[in-house]
Parts: sequence; C-alpha cells; structure tokens
Amino acid sequence: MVVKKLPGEKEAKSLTLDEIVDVADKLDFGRARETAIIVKDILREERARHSGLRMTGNMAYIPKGGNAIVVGDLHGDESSLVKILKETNFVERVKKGEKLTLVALGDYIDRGPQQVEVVNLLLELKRNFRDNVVMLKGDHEIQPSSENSPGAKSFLEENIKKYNDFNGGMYRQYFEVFGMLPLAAKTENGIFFFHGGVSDKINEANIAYGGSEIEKDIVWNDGRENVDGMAENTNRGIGRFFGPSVYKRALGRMSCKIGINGHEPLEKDRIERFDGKLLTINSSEIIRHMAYRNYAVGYGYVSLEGDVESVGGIFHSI
Ligand SMILES: [Mn+2]
Repeated sequence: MVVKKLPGEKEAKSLTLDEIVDVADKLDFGRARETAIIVKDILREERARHSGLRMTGNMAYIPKGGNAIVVGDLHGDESSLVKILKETNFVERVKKGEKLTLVALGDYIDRGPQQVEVVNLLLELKRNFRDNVVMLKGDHEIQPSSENSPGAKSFLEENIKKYNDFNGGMYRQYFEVFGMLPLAAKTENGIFFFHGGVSDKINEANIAYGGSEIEKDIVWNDGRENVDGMAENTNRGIGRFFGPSVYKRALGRMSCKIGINGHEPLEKDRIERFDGKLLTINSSEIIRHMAYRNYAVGYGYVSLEGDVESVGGIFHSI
C-alpha cells in the first residue's frame, strides 16, 4: 500500500516543547486551521492503516513497545498538560526515537481559561509526532457545556474572543477534528483506554461501529463498586453507573487486563478501584478551583510491553 505523504511529516522535528507551546499559544488562526486540517488527514489515514498506530472506525490500536503517558481530563488547564510533558520529557524522548505514546483521555474543553490553547497544543503534538499521540473523545468534545470556572467562557465564546472568530470557522474546524477522534484505544499488552465507562454492549466491533448508544456509554458512564450490574447515574442525570461484574465482563470481551479512564475526579485513595483493574485519572487543577479541592491531579505512566495485571504504581501526582 502506498501511504500518502502528509504535510505533517514534512514538519521539522526539531521543535522543542517550549517552541511547540509558543505555537499553540500564539492563537494564529491560519496556523490553527492548517493544523486542524492536517490532523484530520492523519486521522483519516490512521483508519486506512493495517499496522502501527491505527484505527478501525472509532476503535484505536496502539502498537506494542515502550511506555505510555496517560493524561486525564484537562478542561482548559494548559499548565498541567505542560507540567506533565516536561516531567516526562515527552518531546525530547520522542525526537530521540524512543517508543513513547501520549494517550489523552478526552475532555479538553470547557471550564478552564485555556481551552483553545490545550486543544492547539495537543493538535500540534499530533501534527509533529503523529505516531506518538492518541487523543480520545470525551463527552465535552461531543456536547460542550456552559459550566465554566470564573474568568472562562464557553468554548465557542473563547474561540470568538481569542481568534475574533465571529463566523465560527475555527470552532467548526475543532469540532470536525473532535468528531473524528476515536472513542477508545487498546494496547497489545492488554490496556483499555476510554473516557468514562462501559456497559454489557462494549466490545471492539461495537466501539468501532456501534453508533450513538455505545458512544454514550463510553463517554458518560461512571464506575461504582457498590452497583450490581448497571444503575441510573444519579450524579449527572445522564449516562449510567457500571458495577464490578459489568466491568469485569467488558475487560474480558476487550481481551484486556486493566482499564484507564478519566471523566470523574476522585480523591487520591479512590482512583484505583475494581480490584486494582481500573485507574481513573484527572489531570486538571481547574476542578480543584471549582470547589473539589481534594481531588487527585496527575498522570499515568505505564509500560506497553510485558504483562500488566494491576493499575498499582501507574498514577503520578503533579
Ligand atoms: Mn467527561
């Protein structure tokens, strides 16, 4: 198969993290639009691939080897994302050819003051290091909310303010990219990445092509160890709770040993649940400023080769 050479591949791979952050923060309409178009091409091409980082419909497959850095909800918190990238030395290590995959679990927008910058930074990373970056879709990338921290507006209003984008051209570009993001990813050593939850309908074929009901389960559901089967999600008024038996069956159907999700900020002593088989990561400080001050903020670091049996030791606070 002849793989089309994409504009992203011609980019100088010499940029430092600081330089990439500068590009993201410049809020240059032309650059942001070009990057969104290139990333859409990359995502299209990943759906046509048969090896390497690839997708079948909405299901992404991460090849074996190296390690993954896992980022949970960001919600417009660019400084936490930069802190994680600095602490893990992601850009420099990837440039040296190390196998390192950044997996972002969704919920990039809403709440925080740097929603546009967070999306720009992730898209610039995808453009420059396409085989080392996986962005999943969160509920906010489907249904933006107007719940924002003081000083921040909705993603649409942030776009208008930051780009003078009164025609919504950049907002539309971002949502075209969001619409093409995968719903879940798995690794060859049995790690299942998803934004929110599972149900008894979760399997690879349904994630790939199962439509909006499956999408809703993945982006909205939350885990509850005391739930027998599934239950109405009384916290959110949308989505459902899944209990241990449902989770165990879902991991089995996915041929995975552990799962890592985001969606729900939790206190440090509650992030490892379901017999050490589920790790829930929040990477945004914003949620603390919005009154949940004891919630854990950090990232995951996990090997993509060899057996993985439990989520113990994967989480790192920032
Ligand atoms: Mn969410």
